[in-house]
Amino acid sequence: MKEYTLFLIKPDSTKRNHIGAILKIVEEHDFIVKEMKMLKMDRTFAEYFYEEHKGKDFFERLIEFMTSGKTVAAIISREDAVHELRKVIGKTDYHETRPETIRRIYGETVTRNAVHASDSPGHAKEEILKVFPDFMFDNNQ
Ligand code: 3AN
Repeated sequence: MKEYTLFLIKPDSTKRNHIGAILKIVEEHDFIVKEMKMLKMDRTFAEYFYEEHKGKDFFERLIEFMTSGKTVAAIISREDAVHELRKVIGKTDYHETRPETIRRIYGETVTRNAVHASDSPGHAKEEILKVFPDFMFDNNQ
């Protein structure tokens, strides 16, 4: 079934001019970019986006990083998009991922790990609406 997921190209990647290279990998895996914008998260928005991690030991580091520069946000579509995009980006810790994953190629640390992709269909819907509040989902979403 066609599905939507949220994809972020994080501040480490935008600063190092990796936007095009990362999107090329995504498009080569048959994902379609439905919507895209560049934003600079402020603290309020970053804390809202990552609210499930509030209280964790890495939370402050994560918020500082995500507010340190610009992020590219995109709604990505494909069959089984959530699961398939997680495979293409690799695990949270870039050390643990397969060599051809985006995080292994472009990630620097567990925090500065190049990109984000939603980890479940429920989260995808929530995250898309946080970043693109006016997005109209199809009937089958
Ligand atoms: P993912 O982005 O792989 O879905 P989450 O949602 O568990 O991972 O974590 C969100 C972000 O928080 C990660 N992308 C990473 O930047 C940061 N993070 C997660 N776990 C850690 C950790 N143990 N130490 C530092 N940062 C972390």
